[in-house]
Order: sequence, then structure tokens, then C-alpha cells
Amino acid sequence: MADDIYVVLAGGVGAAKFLEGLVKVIPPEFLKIIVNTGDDIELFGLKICPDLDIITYTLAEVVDKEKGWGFVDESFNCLSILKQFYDYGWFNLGDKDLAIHIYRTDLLNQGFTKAQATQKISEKLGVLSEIIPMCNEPVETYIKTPISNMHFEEFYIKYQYQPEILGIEFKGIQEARPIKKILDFIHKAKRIIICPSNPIVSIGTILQVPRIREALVKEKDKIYAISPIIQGTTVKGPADKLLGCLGFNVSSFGVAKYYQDFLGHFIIDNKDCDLKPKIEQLKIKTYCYDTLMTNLEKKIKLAQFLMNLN
Ligand code: FO1
Repeated sequence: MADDIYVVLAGGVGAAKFLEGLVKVIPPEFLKIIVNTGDDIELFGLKICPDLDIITYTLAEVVDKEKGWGFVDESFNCLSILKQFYDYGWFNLGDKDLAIHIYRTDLLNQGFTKAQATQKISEKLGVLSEIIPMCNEPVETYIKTPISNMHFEEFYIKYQYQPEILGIEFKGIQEARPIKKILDFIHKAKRIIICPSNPIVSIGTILQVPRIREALVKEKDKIYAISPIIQGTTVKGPADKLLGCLGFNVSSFGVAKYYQDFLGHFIIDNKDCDLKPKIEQLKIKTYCYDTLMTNLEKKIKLAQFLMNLN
């Protein structure tokens, strides 16, 4: 038991919701959470890692639960002044959140890696799970639209993912290297869980880091994913739009196709259970459950359901 390892692949808000339940089912110190850093962005000279922060703040129980990101009881005094000098007022960085970005930027400037900075921040905030960025190198997701080729955060927050998507680019991904222990953890893990995050720009970005997808393919039987799509749409975010743009069916079947080479087990929503036979033809064991995590009890029940599967 002492060295049980469970690997989790995570994006931001959807993953954080599931993790809130999972840490009530598995001891948090058993979890090695590999997080997408393709949303990372530099603003005001500060290195901001939205998904790492969402996961860290959630597990530290300081997140604003209503929004799913940022600190609870936040103020925006610093941003109100920054807005006078910069055009990035659309990115709502609170005062407490800014303190984390100042600390992280300072650590990176001192020569610490992103993984080391992440560990220092999460430990100081009292997180017991290990949170690991997918790589130390900078990767930034860009969305090509008729307006411009824009950073994913601008597409998501400023434009509310409304513009037509003409293409997706993961800048820097070829130079990215998986942190060595990620490959070791994938191999040693008792179970690998793919959170109900955006398959293209959250989980998909992690999968694009050289050698990670290949490592997962070898562990198919122990890989469990939860679909982020219910009846053709997402709870929040552009996952449905992005799947369609890449030519995948906008459904749990489309997600299964995207994960087909490495996925062993797939939990889809009860409302999509008619897709089960079609997904099972892809040689993925499929289970139907209520995946809409509207309260803590439902998050825990979903985590229990996944952990009780054989
Ligand atoms: N999401 C928003 O919808 N609006 C915001 O202004 C916003 C600010 C923000 C600041 C720090 C941070 O860590 C996350 C923030 N998020 C915000 C959430 C986040 O950018 C997105 O949910 C993810 O990047 C999508 O995966």
C-alpha cells in the first residue's frame, strides 16, 4: 500500500471537480497528477499556469468553487491599476493569485524548473498529492480564427470560444520533453485515470509531449477515462467545437476514437448509453454512469464507481 501510485492526466476545471471526489476515495498522497501546461501564458511579465493553479488551489481547498478557478474571497485591486497600463484586463487575475504568479516567476528566474516551482507552491499550500507539469519547456496553444491566430486563453476568455476555429497549434511541443518521472509513474501506476477534461487542448496537449502517448499505449488495460461530453455537448468550454473541427464525431464515441490506441476503459454518461456497443467495437470496455458532477456527493460517487471497476 505504501507505494501505491495512481496517475491522473488533468486539464483545469473539469479535472479539478473530479479530483475533489477522488481524494475522498484514494489517499491524496498516492496521486501523481500530470497537468496540461499548454494554457500557460505570460502576462505583465509573470508566468501564469492556469491549469496547474486550478488543480493546486482546488486540492489546497482555497479555490473559488463557484468559478472553479482563482482564489476564494479574492480582490482585484492590483489588476484595476494594471489595466491602466496593459490591454490584458480580460484575464481576471486576483491579488492572491498574482502573489502565486510573482513567486513562480521569481523561482523560474532563479533557475528552478517549472516542476520544482510547482512542487514548492503546492507543498506550501498544503497539497498532499504530487502535481507535475506535463513538461518543463514552454508550450503555448494557439487557435487560428478569422480574427487572428490567438493564444488559447484569449480565445477562451476574451472571445468566449465563439470565433470559428481554423486550426490549432501547440507552439514549442516538439522541443518539449516529458519529465522522466512521468514515464516511470505511468509504468508503475496501479491505474491511470484520464479526467473529463478537454480531449484536444488539455489531455490532447499532454498526449502530444513526445513519448507520453507511446508510454500510455503499453498500459492500455489499466487506463480509465471519463468522457467530458454528454449528449453531444460539454458542461463548459470548447471541447465539442474542437472535436468537430478536427473531424471527430462530437460525442463520447468521438472521444473514444481519439483515445482509441491507449484507452482500456471508458465511463460515459447514462444519457449516452446507446453509444456503448459502438464504442466497445473499438475494443474499449465501456460503462454508463451519471457523470455530471454538480455536487461533492456526485463527485465522490463517480470516483468510487471508477475505482471499483475491474
Ligand atoms: N477563466 C475565465 O473564464 N475567465 C477569467 O478571467 C479567468 C482568469 C483566470 C486567472 C487565473 C487562472 O489560473 C485561471 C483563470 N481562468 C479564467 C480559468 C482558465 O483560464 C480556464 O478555465 C482554462 O484555461 C481552460 O482550461
